[in-house]
Amino acid sequence: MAVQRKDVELPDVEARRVLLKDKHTEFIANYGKSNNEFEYGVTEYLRMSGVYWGLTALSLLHELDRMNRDDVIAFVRSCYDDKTGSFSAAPNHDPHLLYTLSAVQILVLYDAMDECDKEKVVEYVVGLQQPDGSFIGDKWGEVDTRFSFCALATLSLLGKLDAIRIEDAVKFILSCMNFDGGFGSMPGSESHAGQIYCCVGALSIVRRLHHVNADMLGWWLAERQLPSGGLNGRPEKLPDVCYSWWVLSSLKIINRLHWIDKDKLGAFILACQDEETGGISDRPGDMVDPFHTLFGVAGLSLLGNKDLKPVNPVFCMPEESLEKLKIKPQLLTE
Ligand code: GRG
Repeated sequence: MAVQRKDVELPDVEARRVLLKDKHTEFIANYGKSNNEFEYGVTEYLRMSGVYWGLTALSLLHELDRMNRDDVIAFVRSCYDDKTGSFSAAPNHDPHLLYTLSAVQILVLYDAMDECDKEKVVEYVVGLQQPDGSFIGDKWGEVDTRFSFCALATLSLLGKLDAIRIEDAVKFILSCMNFDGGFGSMPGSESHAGQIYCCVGALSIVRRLHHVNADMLGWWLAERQLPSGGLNGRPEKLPDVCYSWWVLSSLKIINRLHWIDKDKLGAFILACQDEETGGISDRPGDMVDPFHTLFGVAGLSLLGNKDLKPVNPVFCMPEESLEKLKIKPQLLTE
C-alpha cells in the first residue's frame, strides 16, 4: 500500500503563479505602521528579528529605500545596552544573542556598524560560550545549536571569529549530529531542518564542512519535499514556506540543491502569496506575515529568480552586503 504523506493542495489562482513584487513591498513597508494592530502588539518580544526579516525581504526585492534608514537605526540603538554590548528585541526587554545577531545584520545591511561598540558586542558573545563549546542564548542559560549559529554568524560579521574557542564550538555542533546525517538542537535531539541550517551554516562560517556527510544529509533534506512541491521540516509534518529557506539553503551549502524539484518548490511558494494584501504565508490560504514573506522571497532567490537580488545561503542576507565585508563562508563543491 502506498504511504500517504501529510500535504496540502495548491489553489488554481492565476495571480499566484507570478511573484507579486509590488504587493510584497507594500505589505512589508506598511507592516506595523498602524501599530495598534493585535499581531504587531503581541510580536514585540521578537521585534528586532521582525525588523531584520522585513528589511532583508525589501532589500532582496530591490526596495530597501522604502524604509527610513535613520528611524531604523534609532530603533536598533534604542535596543542596545552599551554596558554589556548586547541587544534586546525591543526597548526595555532583556538582551539575547538572537536579537544581537538580528541587530548586527540590520547594521550591516545599512553599512552602519559604527553605531555600536564592536569590541563590546564581541565581548558579549564570547561571554556566552560554555566549557563544552556550546553557547547559551542569554543569562538564563538555555543551550541550543541555534545559539552556536548566532554566535559564529555575529562574530563573523564583526570580523572577530578568532575571539572564541572555535574547535570547541565545532566539537559541540558535531556532538548534535545524528545517525541520519542531520542535526538537532542538543546532543541526542531529533534532526530538524531549522537546526540543520544552523549547524551546517555554523560549520560553513568556520570552514569545517568536511565533517558533514553531504550525501546522507542531502538525501534526508531532499526527502523533505512533498507531492505539492512544498518542504517540511522533518518527517510526517506539513509543508511550510519557511523550510524553503532552512532546507534549501542547507542543500545549497552542501551543493545538493539539484536533488529537489525546483519548479515544484517555486510553484508552492508562489501559491502561498496573498494576491490582495501581499505577503507570503506558511501554506496556501493562510494568514501572511513578515517571517514567511522573507523566507519565501529568499527561497525564490536561491532558486534563481531574476527579479530578486542573490541571497547568501549562510547569512540570509543579500550577497552584496557580505561581499562588501569580504565575508565568504565555505560552500561545498562536487
Ligand atoms: C539569520 C535566518 C537567520 C536565522 C538565525 C534562530 C536561527 C538563526 C534559526 C532558526 C532555525 C529554526 C529552528 C527554524 C525552525 C522554525 C520553525 C518553523 C519551528 C517550528 O518547529 P515545529 O516543530 O514545526 O513546531 P514543524 O514544522 O516541525 O511542525
